[in-house]
Amino acid sequence: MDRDWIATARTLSEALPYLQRYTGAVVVVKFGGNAMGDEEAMAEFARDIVLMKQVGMNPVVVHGGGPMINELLGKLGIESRFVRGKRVTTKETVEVVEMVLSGLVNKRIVQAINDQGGRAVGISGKDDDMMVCEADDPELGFVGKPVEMNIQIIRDLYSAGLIPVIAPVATGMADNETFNVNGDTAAGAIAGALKADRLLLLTDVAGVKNENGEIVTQMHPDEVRAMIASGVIAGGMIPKTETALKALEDGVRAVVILDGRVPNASLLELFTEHGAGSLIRS
Ligand code: X2W
Repeated sequence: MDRDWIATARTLSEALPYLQRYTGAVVVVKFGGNAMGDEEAMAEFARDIVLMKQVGMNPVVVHGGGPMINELLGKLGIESRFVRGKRVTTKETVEVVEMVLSGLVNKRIVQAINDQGGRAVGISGKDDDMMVCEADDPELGFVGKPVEMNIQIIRDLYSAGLIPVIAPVATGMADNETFNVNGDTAAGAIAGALKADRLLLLTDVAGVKNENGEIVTQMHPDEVRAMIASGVIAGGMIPKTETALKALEDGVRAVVILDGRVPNASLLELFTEHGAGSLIRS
């Protein structure tokens, strides 16, 4: 059947109150390596980001790239090992992490956004000392925990009409130190420091599931804490929900965990009454 053009026009019209509500809003979008998919999915993500900017929002992209790091480490004959969801990072590994995240992955996203008519600029936590870290846990090596955020560079970029695309690599307190930061952790710290209106965590699952395996569409932080304590929230969802709780404490207005592989997931969340994924807010 032909596309329903009247429904398309109605969708646009119904988006008006959302567009009005989000004018000037700062939206931090975490784009995980597992959500990246193929070229077409990348182009679609980029298009959503450019649309947000076009309608007056300030999107800030923070990306991951775990699978891409695994791939290059594999080619170099270095084994990937994770402890509590974070990569054990040696001096040798951190160089590969920086090459992949600040290089390949960051520039691929920048280019995809620019191909859609946006003006993206790629940086990492090192630029202008934006994110300064200390070691998270001795067992993990060069994995960073953000301890100082200097987010003026991000404000300068979005105020100038640019779209910041940020790789989760950071500098340390000592000279010439490099830290590998979990992408969710970096996105949470950046959103918190910006006191963002929204933090969207795009991943490869539909959201947070309850004990019956159903996606919970809206949650209070207390419910999230209870679900972590009871073990209903488990595995990779633990660091994501903990990031969400921390970001809310830091002043982010709401966090959404959603499936980045669903076409136009962010637009569905921001501009329709349906929403997508799991929204967490006080
Ligand atoms: C991550 C950074 C990339 C990342 C890593 O080395 O894989 C740590 O684990 P995704 O695609 O969002 O998982 N860092 C410390 O977070 O990528």
